[in-house]
Amino acid sequence: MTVPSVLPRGRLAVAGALTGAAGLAVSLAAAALLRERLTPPDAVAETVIDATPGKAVSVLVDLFGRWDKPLLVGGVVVVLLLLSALGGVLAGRVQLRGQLVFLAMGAAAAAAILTRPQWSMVSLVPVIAGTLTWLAVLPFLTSAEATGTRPAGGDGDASRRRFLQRAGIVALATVAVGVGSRFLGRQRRIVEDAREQLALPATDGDVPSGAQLDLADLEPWRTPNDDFYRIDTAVVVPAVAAAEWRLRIHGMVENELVLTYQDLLDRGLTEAWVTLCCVSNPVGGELIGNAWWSGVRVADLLAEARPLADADAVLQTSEDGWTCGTPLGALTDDRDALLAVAMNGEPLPLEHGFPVRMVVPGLYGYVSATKWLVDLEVTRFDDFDAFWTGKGWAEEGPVRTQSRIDVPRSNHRVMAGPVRVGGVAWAQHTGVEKVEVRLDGGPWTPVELGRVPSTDTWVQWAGTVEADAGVHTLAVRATDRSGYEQTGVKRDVVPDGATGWHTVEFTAE
Ligand SMILES: Nc1nc2c(c(=O)[nH]1)N[C@H]1C(S)=C(S)[C@@H](COP(=O)(O)O)O[C@H]1N2
Ligand SMILES: [Mo]
Repeated sequence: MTVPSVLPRGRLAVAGALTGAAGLAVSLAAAALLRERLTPPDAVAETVIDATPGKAVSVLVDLFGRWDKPLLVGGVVVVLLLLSALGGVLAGRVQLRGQLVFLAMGAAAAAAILTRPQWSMVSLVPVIAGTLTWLAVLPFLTSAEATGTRPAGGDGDASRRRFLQRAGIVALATVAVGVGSRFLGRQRRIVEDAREQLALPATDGDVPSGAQLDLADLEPWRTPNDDFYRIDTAVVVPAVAAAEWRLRIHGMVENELVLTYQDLLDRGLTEAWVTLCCVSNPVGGELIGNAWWSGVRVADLLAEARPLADADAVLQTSEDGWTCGTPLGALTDDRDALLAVAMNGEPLPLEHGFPVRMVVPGLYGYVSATKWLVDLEVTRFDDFDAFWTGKGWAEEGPVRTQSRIDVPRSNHRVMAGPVRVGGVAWAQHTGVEKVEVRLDGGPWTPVELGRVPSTDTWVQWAGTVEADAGVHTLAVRATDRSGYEQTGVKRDVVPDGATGWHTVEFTAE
């Protein structure tokens, strides 16, 4: 039986994809062995995130939520396998052409790694190992001898057998290396274990009496760590050991400082309730949480460093290279801007910035709340672009006064008559003065507010509206202690936070 001419092409595509997978597995194993935070596909994915315009990022995050990063890395791998298949087909005609496809992929991955912060020559080793694997495996699977493309020797069956043998060897080796690399990547577990052993002088923070109102289905006033929203650009969470962590405070200062974790603890912990909010939180959204933070006051550390008189900003950098710029004033006034080591009485979870992150009451996270913080440079706003401000977000990000309805939820059904309603309102570091609700465009009526320990947290509100049978619209607005009454004008989250009243429709019956 003769081999149809499409079969070699199909074989070549499979051979190329297998070659791609083999090099990928070797590069993953090398990255794990070297304890690199990012594998080559992770580095490509992070580079894509950095290069994506800000508006597109927020649309994609809305669309995919927590799946955005796994989907992106998966997409990178799919593209890699497709290009590899192409490389296999080309190699079947002229080996060099196929090799060029793999060399180009290796070069692209290397370029992505060079755009990552904190790269070293070692960071390139996984890509080099993967590329060398590609160059070795490609002829093994795609040479004329391997595929029987030019049936100089042997009939179709023999050549098919030979190809299947070779493909099988490569597939088995790939799976073995891939599985093996899972056992090599221990950095995160080492850091997790050491974190478990930490005994910090941090307390759990009792929820102040009167803060939690008695209304079923309100979000809890204290957000548990596991439920706290998470926003960051890291494809792989940095795993930084507390013992190895250093913070450098430098730039326009008279006294440069380098601090260890123990240096921080030795200065004594300040603890406070602070509500953290994301600028990308839409009206009525969930990108906000309230926690008890334990940390060292940034103002005290900056006082030791002695900023120069004409500095007006602090450029913060994280282990994964993310940056933000914070007004120096917000870090040196009397508010509790903290270098936090604990969240709700526990060492920071890795996802929330272990070992040290910043929290600044009154500012959105994108200009203040750096996780995995490693560097503070005292500087001037004129002299830098930070991650999000480089993508069209405002340079300064004071939190906008906002309010949200949690009860009833949109489209819920309730009993006609007096209906209990409730939610939260926030105006961090200004304080909420008053919250009002409005049913079906009627008059605004004030509701009850929970008691809060400071102006830096959200406040729960609850009230009762009279609703007869039918569909109703409930709106909420807050007035803060500066006298500002929350505007009903709807504006998008870009450039400095959404505005508008949160409104829900519900049915009474
Ligand atoms: N290293 C790093 N820190 C970061 C970010 C980031 O992308 N990388 N995102 C910031 C943003 S936009 C917000 S809203 C907060 C969110 O903190 P959380 O994930 O602990 O809720 O972290 C801030 N700190
Ligand atoms: Mo954010």
